[in-house]
Amino acid sequence: MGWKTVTEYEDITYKKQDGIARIGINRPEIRNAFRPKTLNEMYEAFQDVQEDPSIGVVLLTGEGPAEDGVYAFCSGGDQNVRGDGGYKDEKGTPRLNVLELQRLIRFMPKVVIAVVPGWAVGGGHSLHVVCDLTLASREHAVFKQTDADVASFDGGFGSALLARQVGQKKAREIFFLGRNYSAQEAFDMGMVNEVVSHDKLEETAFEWGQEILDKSPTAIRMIKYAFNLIDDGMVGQQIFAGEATGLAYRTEEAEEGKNAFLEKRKPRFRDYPWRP
Ligand code: S0N
Repeated sequence: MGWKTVTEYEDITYKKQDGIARIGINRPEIRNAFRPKTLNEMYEAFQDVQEDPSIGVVLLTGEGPAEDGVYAFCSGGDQNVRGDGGYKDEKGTPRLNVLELQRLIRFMPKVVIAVVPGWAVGGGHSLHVVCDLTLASREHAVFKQTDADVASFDGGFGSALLARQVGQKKAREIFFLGRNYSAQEAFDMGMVNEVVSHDKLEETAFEWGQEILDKSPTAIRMIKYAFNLIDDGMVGQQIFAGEATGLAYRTEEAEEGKNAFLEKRKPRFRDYPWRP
């Protein structure tokens, strides 16, 4: 599709094209499970996206298929490196740094689309939940929450936000029973935006991205933060208010406040209307 690699990583691929970034978890032999290194690389790539004003949309996906022909978005934490305090990094320090990545996705002023070609399981399921939109392969996507099978639990966005998306009863079923759900079932319960034939999945995600890029960047970021606000408490308020401050800074009134301070005079705020 003409993607240009931005940085070569060990555990992920990171590419850009025409205003869209693409981040792919690249450990297909273990269904794209993540270890701390994977998450550090993803965090760095997402931060690069956040800082790049030419990018408005990110596709988060999983590379594959594996040698056995199976596709995966992500199967969550790599159980091979799970220690007694989280997932061990190269120095042996246990971490739960997927939560930092979730926050970056949640709070970044760009649209993140989960493009799910296969398994979305455990912490991988939570990653799709935290993305703004999800597109899923009709033939291969399977959604499954195994946290309770392996004695881990995402008590944050992975469960609470899921309940917002599919309702309390269904979210509890997903977590308590750990069943497999097809793309169509996930669509029917409201956690997938569109079910797409596998060979058109990435192309469709790219088209969705291009459609979004035609919209107002300010309107999109404000509405993303508005959707988040009610669930994000004071942090949600802080982010939304920060955006309001950024917009207010662009007014003449704000300019007058700054100039008056710098010119050591009283500001002439009486020149500005108290709008209805
Ligand atoms: C994905 C599943 C359903 C795929 O089944 P399938 O297609 O039959 O393949 P398998 O033969 O099972 O797997 C192929 C090979 O891949 C390895 N593998 C698969 N998943 C993992 C994994 N997560 N870690 C390590 N290896 C994995 C298999 O072992 C197999 O290898 P070989 O061929 O050598 O045997 C199925 O594989 C499956 O169910 N996988 C496990 C899914 C899972 O339970 N994931 C962990 C769930 N928990 C989390 O993700 C926690 C995330 C987290 O960090 C967190 C976040 C918030 C708050 C707290 C936490 C926390 O950590 O507690």
